[in-house]
Amino acid sequence: TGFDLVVTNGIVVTASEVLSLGIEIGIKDGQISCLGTSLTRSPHTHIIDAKGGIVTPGGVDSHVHFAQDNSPTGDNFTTGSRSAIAGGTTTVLAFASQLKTEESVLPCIQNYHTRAKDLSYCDYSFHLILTNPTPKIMSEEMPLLIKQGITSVKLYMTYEPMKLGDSQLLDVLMAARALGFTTMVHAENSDIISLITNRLEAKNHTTPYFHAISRPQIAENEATYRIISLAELTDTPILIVHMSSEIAMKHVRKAQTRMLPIHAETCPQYLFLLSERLKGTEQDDFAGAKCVCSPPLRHDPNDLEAMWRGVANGTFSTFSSDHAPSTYDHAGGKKLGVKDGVMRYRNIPNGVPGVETRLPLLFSFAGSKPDSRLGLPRFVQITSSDPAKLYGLEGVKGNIAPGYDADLVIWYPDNHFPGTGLQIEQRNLHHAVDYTPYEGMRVRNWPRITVLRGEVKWDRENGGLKGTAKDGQFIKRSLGRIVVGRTGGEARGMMEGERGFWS
Ligand code: DUC
Ligand code: ZN
Ligand code: ZN
Ligand code: ZN
Repeated sequence: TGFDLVVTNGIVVTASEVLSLGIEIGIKDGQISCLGTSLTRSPHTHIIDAKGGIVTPGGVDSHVHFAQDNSPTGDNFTTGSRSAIAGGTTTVLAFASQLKTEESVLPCIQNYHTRAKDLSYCDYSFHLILTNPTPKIMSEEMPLLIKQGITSVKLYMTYEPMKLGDSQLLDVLMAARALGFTTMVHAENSDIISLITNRLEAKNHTTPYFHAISRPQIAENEATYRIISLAELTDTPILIVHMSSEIAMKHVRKAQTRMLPIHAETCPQYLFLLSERLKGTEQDDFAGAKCVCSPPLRHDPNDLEAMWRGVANGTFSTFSSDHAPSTYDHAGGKKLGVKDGVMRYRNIPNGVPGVETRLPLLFSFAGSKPDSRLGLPRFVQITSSDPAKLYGLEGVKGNIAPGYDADLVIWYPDNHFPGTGLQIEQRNLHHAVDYTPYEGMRVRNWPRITVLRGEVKWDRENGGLKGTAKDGQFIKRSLGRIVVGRTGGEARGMMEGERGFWS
């Protein structure tokens, strides 16, 4: 008996509280068993001295792409998850992607299991990308997947090989209404993007900057409003992923004000980076390829400001990395997206790295310093607790409370890094790609120690990574919980207005 581990001398922060220095965390069998003062040590108890630093729940990154077929030179589960752990993230939700030709999604899920099993440093689960939601998949296979602990899907409204039309979107929403799984949506109007892309191509406007021109805000705006309308009609919660612009975010805010369960996500790139980054540098014309993501980086700093407000005021329920990078420099001096010496943005896989820098970037603006943008509890809520609840990990991940997995991040005390803090550098990161869009940016803090289920897996002062790729476990998820709008936890049946025709 007794604790395996006691974390002492830290300021424990949850989504609701900042506990006073002196509250200790008692851990047994990989789980938090109690919080208290002067916890009893046995001869077996290990101690972690948090040295006056802040202790938060391990990060839950609810949107990463590891080992996906469409990014062959990106991260796999091993390189992506070690990057996660080194940045304080202990659970990732990655994607398993159905090919349009696959009539069953069960082999697809098995396939992704083999890409992750015994190959991950951190805990993980999958969202299923549905590109062909047949009646058989929706009625027979989705209930099976839910039993297997996979309780969320992602739908695309754009990209030729993946996009669904409105009637297919409605089919999935009706199934979600019946079964209670969580539906994520990539909201951009596909035909708008195609029209512009074709015209740009005809004029030979193909450099990375035109990627941003080809995907204007109006494409995000229209698709966002459309999917919210379909969700309202079918009385089904949704989550709009990777939002980038104020005009689209306003639809989400308005819907939430009406108590509709419309969730949204934004990502570090939409808080920190603008489309000018697509123009390349004096040293490297092609460098803009490093910042091609979709939705694209926006032109207007007001959009960054708006995303910050959405992070602080609760419009966004999750702040995820959308880690989806590709290697930039290839053998023989070839750059990402270059064919026959010409770079075409169309050939650049969409996505930036960010699983390791996500928490430190946001943490730098959390707290009560003059330039803080959000409080520490809100930081925990949006990076860990709410994504856990949304995706069916409540009671397991995302909190520092008895019964939860002992996944913790121990930060340095404030002002540990004097002056302007510490510089983000590619050479210190643990992903497998060869750049970070945040090179040279300064952060105030970094995870000193990351604990996964009661064991230290990252110790920045003592050799860095401690874990192995066998540490991570597949975590079976329950049905997700609604965290905005009508938050009682009911999956359906309470939207406003006349909905009698559904019964
Ligand atoms: N959507 C994502 O979720 N990630 C990368 C690119 C994209 O379009
Ligand atoms: Zn021991
Ligand atoms: Zn997307
Ligand atoms: Zn993504």
